[in-house]
Amino acid sequence: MVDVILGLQWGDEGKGKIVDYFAPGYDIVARFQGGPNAGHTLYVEGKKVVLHQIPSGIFHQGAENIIGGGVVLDPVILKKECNTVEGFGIDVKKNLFISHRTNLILPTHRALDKASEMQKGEGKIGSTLKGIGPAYMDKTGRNALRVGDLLNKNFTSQYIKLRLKHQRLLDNFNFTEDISTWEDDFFEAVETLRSFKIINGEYYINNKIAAGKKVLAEGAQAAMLDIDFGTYPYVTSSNTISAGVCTGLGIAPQKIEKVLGITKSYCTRVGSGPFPTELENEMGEKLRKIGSEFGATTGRPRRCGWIDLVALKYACMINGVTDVVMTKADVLDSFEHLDLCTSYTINGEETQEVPLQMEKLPLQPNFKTMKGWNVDTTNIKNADTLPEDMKKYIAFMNEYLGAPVKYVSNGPGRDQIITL
Ligand code: 2SA
Ligand code: MG
Repeated sequence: MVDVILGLQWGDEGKGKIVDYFAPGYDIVARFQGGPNAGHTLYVEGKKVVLHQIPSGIFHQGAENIIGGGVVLDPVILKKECNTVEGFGIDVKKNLFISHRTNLILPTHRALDKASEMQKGEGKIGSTLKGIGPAYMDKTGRNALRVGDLLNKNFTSQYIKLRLKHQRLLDNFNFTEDISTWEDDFFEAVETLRSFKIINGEYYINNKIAAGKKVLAEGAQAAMLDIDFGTYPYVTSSNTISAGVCTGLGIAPQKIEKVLGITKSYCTRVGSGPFPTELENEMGEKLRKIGSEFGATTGRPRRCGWIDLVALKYACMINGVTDVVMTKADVLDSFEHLDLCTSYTINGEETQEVPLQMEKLPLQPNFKTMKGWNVDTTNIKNADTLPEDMKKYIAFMNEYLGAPVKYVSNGPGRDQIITL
């Protein structure tokens, strides 16, 4: 069977830590969408490691790690990341398997990402500039190069053909940056990629499931960044929701058992786009400071605000969330009061539904205010000893969401997680 871990907000809910925590119970950890725009932070032997392409199960002995066909893969970033992980004594090539359907990110995709954002100016998406959008455009436009193509003799001529097409687009954007060094790195990394275990991913994973192996599907980005159901156009270019597990790995929906949805105890967003509960004041500044809210891939400061239960309930619905995991609970340890958004007022009307285009509407969030717990929770090990006011906060969430909070993470450490 397959369990899924995914983010319910705008990313950075702490998926890396949660996958790392649950991974020992699984035989396989698989990425099903996204690419190096992800930044999954783990602490291994007390050292911080940020994974972008490799699934977070790589540090667990015996676990197989699969990069599924729904992922977009930058060989240069993969190569660099392999070196980092190998520095911890891990034999990456032994436990990493890459689907032949995985789409490649080319240097020109990165250039196109940059050119497109520059052209958008003020209206830019705030992309991570990793080439994600252009790579998925080539996939749906039926032009992409896939990992399986690396094994073809004519790979280089396929590459040149696509590059020419991209060059014409770049000329239209008046993009003049020299990317020849990016290309040298790309071809060097492609050689390394050829030496990896390239698999027929859908057969591989279904055979494993049939043999009783347990799979953990690791989401990247999050529900509100989903290409179809997120805050379009301020989204990423893949299906980040649980449905993406089926298309990204080639498995049937009946195979999915648990869907663990991760939310912070508050809310953050990097990049542009609507964020109804954003706090552009010293309260938001306090959240950013205590929560160290800076992008793991780009270092950008994250926008911070109160938890948005309207968006969260929507995310639980479209993902079929069975278990909610609340992370960074300890970040709220020193607040007098806490606000939880329970509805929006749009054009004078109150609603509990996420509208089509939040950013174009005069949208006002409405809050329930609760008392903060105001104690250090970072050393708490079991549910009974959680402060009463935190229990009330969680009970209110459970009631509103209709999906239970089953785990609370109260710090970055592996042992800082409480089962409720
Ligand atoms: P893209 O690069 O085309 O996918 O960007 C489109 C939008 O998706 C957002 N996005 C993210 N949001 C949060 N975390 C992400 N990963 C990194 C991290 C981000 C970082 O884990 O911290 O380091 O800055 C991620 N990836 C994409 C992005 O901000 C755009 O709004
Ligand atoms: Mg992240």
